Amino acid sequence: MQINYAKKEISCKLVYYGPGMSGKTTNLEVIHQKVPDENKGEMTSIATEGDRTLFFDFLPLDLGRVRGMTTKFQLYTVPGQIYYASTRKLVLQGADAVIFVADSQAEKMPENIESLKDLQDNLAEYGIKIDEIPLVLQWNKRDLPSALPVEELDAKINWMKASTVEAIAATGEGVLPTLKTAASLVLDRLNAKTPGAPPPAAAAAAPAEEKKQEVYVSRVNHDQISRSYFNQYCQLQYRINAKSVPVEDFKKFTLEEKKKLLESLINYVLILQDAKKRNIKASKEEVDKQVAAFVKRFNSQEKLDEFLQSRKISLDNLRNEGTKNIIIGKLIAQVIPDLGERTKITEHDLRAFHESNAALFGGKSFDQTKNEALAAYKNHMKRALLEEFYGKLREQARIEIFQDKL
Ligand SMILES: Nc1nc2c(ncn2[C@@H]2O[C@H](COP(=O)(O)OP(=O)(O)OP(=O)(O)O)[C@@H](O)[C@H]2O)c(=O)[nH]1
Ligand SMILES: [Mg+2]
Repeated sequence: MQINYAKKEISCKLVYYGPGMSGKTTNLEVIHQKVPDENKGEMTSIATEGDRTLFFDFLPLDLGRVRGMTTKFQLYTVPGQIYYASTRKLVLQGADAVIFVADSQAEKMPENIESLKDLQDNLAEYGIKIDEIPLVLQWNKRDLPSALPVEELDAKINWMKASTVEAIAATGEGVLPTLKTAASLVLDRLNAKTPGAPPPAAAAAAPAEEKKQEVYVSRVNHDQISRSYFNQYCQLQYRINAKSVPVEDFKKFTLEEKKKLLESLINYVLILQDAKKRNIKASKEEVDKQVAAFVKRFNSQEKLDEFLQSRKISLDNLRNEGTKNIIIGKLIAQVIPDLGERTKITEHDLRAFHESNAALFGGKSFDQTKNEALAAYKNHMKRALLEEFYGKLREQARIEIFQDKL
């Protein structure tokens, strides 16, 4: 759960878990249909095959104000099929509550139990006990003839005595009550943790980090960069770019490294400010496409999961990176209209580039490494153009760096 007292915003993550075909995606679809437009974002399904979820579904919801705080819920479903074990674990990370969608049919009991056991194991890996996390069991598919009586389901599956809700997700029945139950479990817990209103009353109960006064490391025009945001940025960049895996949990940066990273963050803030002025945005579809392209680069689900996990990169990180790339790409195309011309590469230039960067190509001949050289050269030119653009933005910007706060 993320609490931003400055923005008065709480963001919670709910994960729909359960065996394959139990109705998790259907739950999200129903919520998406029933919730008024102003309270929901777009529903995203990343990588699906037929109606089977291969990666995850995602739906952001705005559930209004609770005790003066805007509450946002991020809904995720996991892929139920057995072989996506590592994706399930990844999606589960940071969940504030779990909705376990069980298939009520008698013949599905072994699958329900196996999936619940899988949930228990995955939670344990994050140091959470299944009877400690807010959990709702949804008895779904009540309409089917072989559905077991709820008492029997309760006896067979609900040994942790979680709240239960009956549902026929296919017709929408029970879907919102399930969501409401989960949401109120999360909010109850939140209230228990932070009695009274948020600061100053809640300050005593809030974790030490949130109590601290915000410290700023830089100001870029009208935007301030807080130290906590900057630290997060540093860690994320490190995890994304790290050459060796597995990545250590926390990297301590030297002042020099921090200064360099702050420069790159300032560039990014300048880009965003400029993009905003030009009304350049990344649409949900574009971000989906970016993420999907990224997913495709890995030959298998397992490999992708391995990569993300070893770098401790979350799905939200992935989407944010995608958004950033799209915006930068659009901006560059707009501000450098002759981009194509300027990045045209002649054979002569390429040979010269290959020669002066021989070490990059392991001493191999031009013909042997022509494709690699071309890719490297293109990258090099793009970076140079970006630097040029950053330079222009910086000339017009007001930038302050508070080095003693780094
Ligand atoms: N009869 C009946 N069918 C349902 C119900 N809920 C969902 N279904 C159907 O069950 C099938 C699977 O539903 P999904 O929501 O895609 O299942 P899922 O849990 O997301 O499955 P995975 O993505 O493979 O993990 C679909 O054909 C749904 O229409 C229900 O309450 N009753
Ligand atoms: Mg699904």
